[in-house]
Amino acid sequence: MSKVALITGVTGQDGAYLTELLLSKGYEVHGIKRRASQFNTDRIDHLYQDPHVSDRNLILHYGDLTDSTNLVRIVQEIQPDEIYNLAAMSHVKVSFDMPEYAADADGIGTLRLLEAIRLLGLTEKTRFYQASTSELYGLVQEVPQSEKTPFYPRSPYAVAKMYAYWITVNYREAYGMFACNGILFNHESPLRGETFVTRKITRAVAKISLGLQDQLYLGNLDAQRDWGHARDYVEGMWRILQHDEPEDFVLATGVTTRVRDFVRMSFREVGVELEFRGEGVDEVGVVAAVQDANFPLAVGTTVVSVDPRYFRPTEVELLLGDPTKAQTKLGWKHKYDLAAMCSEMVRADVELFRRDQLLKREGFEIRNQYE
Ligand code: NDP
Ligand code: GDR
Repeated sequence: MSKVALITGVTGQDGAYLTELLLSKGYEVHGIKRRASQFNTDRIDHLYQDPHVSDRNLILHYGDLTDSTNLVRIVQEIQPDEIYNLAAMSHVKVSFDMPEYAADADGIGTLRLLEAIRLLGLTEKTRFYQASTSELYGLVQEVPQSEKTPFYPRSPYAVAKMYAYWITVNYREAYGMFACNGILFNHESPLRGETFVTRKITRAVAKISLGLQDQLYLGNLDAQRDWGHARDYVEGMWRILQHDEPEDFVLATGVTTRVRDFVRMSFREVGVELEFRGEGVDEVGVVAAVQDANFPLAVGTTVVSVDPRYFRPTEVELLLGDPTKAQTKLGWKHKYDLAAMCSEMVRADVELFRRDQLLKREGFEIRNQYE
């Protein structure tokens, strides 16, 4: 009998990689997707199976973390061996605009799922993974950050995730559930949402190199993040649920990099050396040298500027994780380094926007979305 897993947030970056991983391990995978006015399954379309096909091993259900009756029904129907709770309003900056929704979906949503397991009498059967986050550390208390570092959340998103973290611990202790937190540091990929900083940068670099965009506007260039690859991190999630004991684990690379340096690294992928000049809101990134004859802009052109609209009311300045526990107890270690991931992301975005370049050459209008 194959194991049955339920993934919330199946249409997101991590949901897509985790679905691939679990299918490759022979799982029957169920995913919860939200109703939207357009198809929203782009990231898993290559895995999609038509409902008319018998013996499907990927089955999607409409649902939402804000609807407890829906969650109870789905969990009852599926009787999953494992639940991966990846669904969330996951954008830190947007959570300042939608704090109540973030609390509902990211905080209480987790409670709704845990209650579904409890009310349906599945506490002994169903293992539960909660997508916790390095954002819990927030204002720097200690570096590097481990499972023992105190939390100091700095956004409505992180405060909601703090509730989710502790309610997961509480259900483990109160009801003996196999419920675990993965405290994951930032992880990226070509599937990363377009408004997170790495993907925003690699998309812009690709477009600038193809003559489709002139400028990249960013917020805090000094922020430091411990960036890994999502493909490595979903492997860690799975290992957390296969461990003998339910425990919480940090997944990180142990290396931190400034946003400014990720910008430089990305431009290097298209044969451009970038030089940063000025300070604060007046800082700019200027083309200092060009190795690729096809690059459309001259040395001395400003391609990166700071726009304060991307600053956050309270910022998390420095994240650097200590993954020793996961290495020791789970045998987990990241395989991708940042340079390899950056290269993969820029190349994927160049491929993506070549189509736009062709359309532009043929006279079609190309619209840019800068967010
Ligand atoms: P994404 O933003 O790419 O995906 C989020 C998923 O959640 C999407 O499938 C989205 O659906 C779904 N979703 C959002 N709101 C709801 C809701 N109310 N009900 C049901 N589904 C909902 O996030 P990632 O894949 O990057 O991250 C996965 C999880 O891990 C998130 O919980 C995130 O907070 C957490 N995390 C992420 C890290 C990272 O660096 N990526 C690091 C640490 C934690 P739709 O496609 O319809 O929008
Ligand atoms: P983060 O990721 O907030 O760490 O949350 P994001 O990529 O949004 O920001 C990283 C850092 O870059 C700075 N920054 C900008 N960020 C964005 N989005 N856009 C910009 O223009 C920009 N300029 C500078 C930010 O200020 C920040 O310091 C991600 C999400 O996936 C969360 O769900 C997850 O929990 C954490 O990672 C770990």
